[in-house]
Amino acid sequence: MRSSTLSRQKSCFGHPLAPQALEDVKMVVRKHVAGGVRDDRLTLDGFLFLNTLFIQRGRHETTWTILRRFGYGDTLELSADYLSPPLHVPPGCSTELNHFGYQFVQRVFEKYDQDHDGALSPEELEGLFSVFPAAPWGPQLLQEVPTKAGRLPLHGYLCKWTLVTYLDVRRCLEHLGYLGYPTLCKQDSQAHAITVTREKWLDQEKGQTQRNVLLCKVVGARGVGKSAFLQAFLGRGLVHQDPRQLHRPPAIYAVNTVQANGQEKYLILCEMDADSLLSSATDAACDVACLMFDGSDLQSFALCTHIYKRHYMDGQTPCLFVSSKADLPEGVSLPGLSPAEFCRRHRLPAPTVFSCASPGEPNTAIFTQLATMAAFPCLVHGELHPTSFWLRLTLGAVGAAVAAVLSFSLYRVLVKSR
Ligand SMILES: Nc1nc2c(ncn2[C@@H]2O[C@H](COP(=O)(O)OP(=O)(O)OP(=O)(O)O)[C@@H](O)[C@H]2O)c(=O)[nH]1
Ligand SMILES: [Mg+2]
Repeated sequence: MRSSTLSRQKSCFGHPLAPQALEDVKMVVRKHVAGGVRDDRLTLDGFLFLNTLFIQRGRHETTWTILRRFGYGDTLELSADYLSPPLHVPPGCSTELNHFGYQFVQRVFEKYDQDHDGALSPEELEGLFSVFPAAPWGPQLLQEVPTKAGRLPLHGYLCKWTLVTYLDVRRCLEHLGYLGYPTLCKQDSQAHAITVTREKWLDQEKGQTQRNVLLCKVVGARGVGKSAFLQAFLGRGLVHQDPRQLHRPPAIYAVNTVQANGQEKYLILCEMDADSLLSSATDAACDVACLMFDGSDLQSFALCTHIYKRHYMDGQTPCLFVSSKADLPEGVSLPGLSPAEFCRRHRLPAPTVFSCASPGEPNTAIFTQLATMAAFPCLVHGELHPTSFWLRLTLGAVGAAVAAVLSFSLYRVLVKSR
């Protein structure tokens, strides 16, 4: 409409065009281009004609101003300043899409979901990707997020944005730039779509987190069932795991939403080979660690205990030992502490058994347990911590009450002494 031409003029040049000048522009376009103005709006043909006219009349700067406002540099590529706006992420903080970010990417989804069936088909996804110089997401996409009949539903699409924002916020900013976030949302930069969370140590001190996205590392020996566990998180049991995917390298991430104490959180599972965690360079940091061993072959348990002792025993990361392949006969016990005994000695929750071999959807209770441990670490670490958590809350409340009474008494003394 007229107002959108006006607002584009204002957004590009910093001041609106006078109403008469706007009418003159439209008249010129109408005269030279059939369909150049429709419903009192400039069409693409009309806009291109207008810019050709600017260039022919030597007013190149006008066209350049428009291009620069949309992020293009001298080489007619989106400039690095536009694609990578400054965003400070201090160590120990994580990055999430905020409400504006989710709203924007959802609008993009709706634009490309042309048959309005709530999922992107491969063709629709290609349409979305055509905005980028190269496909933004690789072929592992459908293994990383929940899908619907092999297509990408809105939920899975939002999970993928959540993953990229968390793992690689620079890439996320670039993607939002290609999709035109600053212009479409009338913001200085796409950093407006991102929330940088507070540092992890603050969460640990307070015993709870404001984060909406939590990271769980799934660690275990080769073949214990880590990849199958990740797929089970996306609702695919062993029989539903796509055999075509078996030939591809399996995804190392899986993202879905989970309820943690009544709050919906995004949980990212990240598969890690135990051997790599025994080499010192690998980062073991996460919000909750899932240490997986094969319940039908207890050899794999020893590796979990090494990882636990090396990376988590002296830290504050909650840990859950998971005994996989519970559908198979239990493995013969080995010398040393049994898994249950080990967990008891280390004041850890008892090992949770898991299987994804049943024909129905896998049981999701274990994922709720992991998300709850990640979001409320003080409620799971042995029996002492919940008490100390509630004790701290109670002491805090008593402290506040005492402070209130003291200030009131002081106030009365001051008033009386006047
Ligand atoms: N019976 C049974 N088999 C399972 C279960 N989970 C996984 N498996 C099988 O165990 C084998 C290894 O599973 P993966 O999920 O690839 O194990 P992984 O830990 O990811 O293996 P690597 O990535 O090679 O370290 C596969 O043949 C799975 O089919 C389960 O719950 N029950
Ligand atoms: Mg694997």
